[in-house]
Amino acid sequence: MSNPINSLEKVAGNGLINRRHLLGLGLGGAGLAITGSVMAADNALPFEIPSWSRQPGPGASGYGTRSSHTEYMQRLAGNPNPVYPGGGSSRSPLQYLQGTITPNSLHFERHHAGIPAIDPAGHKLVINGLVRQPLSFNYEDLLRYPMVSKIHFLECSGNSGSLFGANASDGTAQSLHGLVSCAEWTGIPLSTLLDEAGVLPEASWIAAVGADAASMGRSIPINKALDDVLLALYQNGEPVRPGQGYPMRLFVPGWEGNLNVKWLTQIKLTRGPSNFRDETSKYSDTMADRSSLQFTFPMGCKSLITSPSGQMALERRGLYQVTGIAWSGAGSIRRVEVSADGGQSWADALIESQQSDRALTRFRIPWQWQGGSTVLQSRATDDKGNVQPTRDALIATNGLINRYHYHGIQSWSVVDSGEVRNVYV
Ligand SMILES: Nc1nc2c(c(=O)[nH]1)N[C@H]1C(S)=C(S)[C@@H](COP(=O)(O)O)O[C@H]1N2
Ligand SMILES: [Mo]
Repeated sequence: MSNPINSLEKVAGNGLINRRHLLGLGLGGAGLAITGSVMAADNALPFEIPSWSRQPGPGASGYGTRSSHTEYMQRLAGNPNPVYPGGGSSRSPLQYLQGTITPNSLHFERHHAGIPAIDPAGHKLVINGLVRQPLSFNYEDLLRYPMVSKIHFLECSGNSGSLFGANASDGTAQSLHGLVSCAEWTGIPLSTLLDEAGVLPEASWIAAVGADAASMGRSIPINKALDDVLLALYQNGEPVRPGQGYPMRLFVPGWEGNLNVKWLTQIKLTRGPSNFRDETSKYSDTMADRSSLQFTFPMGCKSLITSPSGQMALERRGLYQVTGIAWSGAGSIRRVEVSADGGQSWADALIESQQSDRALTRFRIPWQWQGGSTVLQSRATDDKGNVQPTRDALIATNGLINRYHYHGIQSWSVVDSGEVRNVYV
């Protein structure tokens, strides 16, 4: 008997199926549900009444916890460095997440000197330097200002940096790319506070400094600061988590993670950049021609298949839903193409997100795996026309010494046994 999957419209090599089949046009209806078993046609429950249905469970609680069955979803912490207390990062489990919002407990973290235990009652934000009137705000003052909410990704510019390495390491979506997350950030447009202080005409940059022991500072051009930068006080509806900068952080849409100064305590208006350590010895990019780029702010146009992805195993031949995330620091994602033959042919994936201006965007496409070896890839295009480059094209300009701003195409090899692995093609 012919396999009904074969009647679905193939749109690119090696089993990619038209994305319209995800829009109610028949993956399930044609008896092609990816999993699921046939149920008996009577009204009785076809199974024993389970133990959890035989007695009431615990009641409501003050603060929720997740199911104990999902505790395998954990951030992955890097190795702590004993000479650098509190420094390090933890990565979001991208391969387990769906949609586009990262739960606060799984938002990636990057700290240069750990998480300071800030009592908001004792925290101050000072705006000084080239302003008409230096100002000092406490937390309660700030909560009274009008706020806006924006959904944006945050990505460390060191994310995916291991892909600059000479050999493809056998990592997961999380271990290779988990320094990106996405949340709804609510806060005060920085322009509101800068206008109140009165920016003097000679001020061209701001210097933002955190209250952690790293005293992390970054310089940001005044045009960006007045455009869309937020003083973020809430993250997905609740106060910003301590790991994300409680009680307040800078949020700089689309630009490298490091600029998003956490535990923000000072904004100083200056004539030029302040040349902090984190924009000289760190977070500057050495190119293939040995030149060094400073202030490489926007994050690239990028995408990544999160399922199937590194270290997963396809258990049987048949229909799969290839899904992943795409984002761009320059704007919104217009197109994601997927290849199931190592980049020889491409098909457009379905893009799901409603709001994608510098936010994670979810894509999906059905795929029939017929066994054998192949390479899965995705390629994003944003609304400014930026197209995600191949790894080869990226390293031709950025070289292999640099560890920042990797945004090349990710290749996952699938071998006949079903194992999925990070490879270079
Ligand atoms: N004060 C301060 N701000 C900071 C950092 C820090 O160590 N101290 N780390 C930066 C870096 S390198 C990144 S990538 C982002 C990470 O934000 P997250 O931990 O909320 O994901 O915060 C930035 N802001
Ligand atoms: Mo970072």
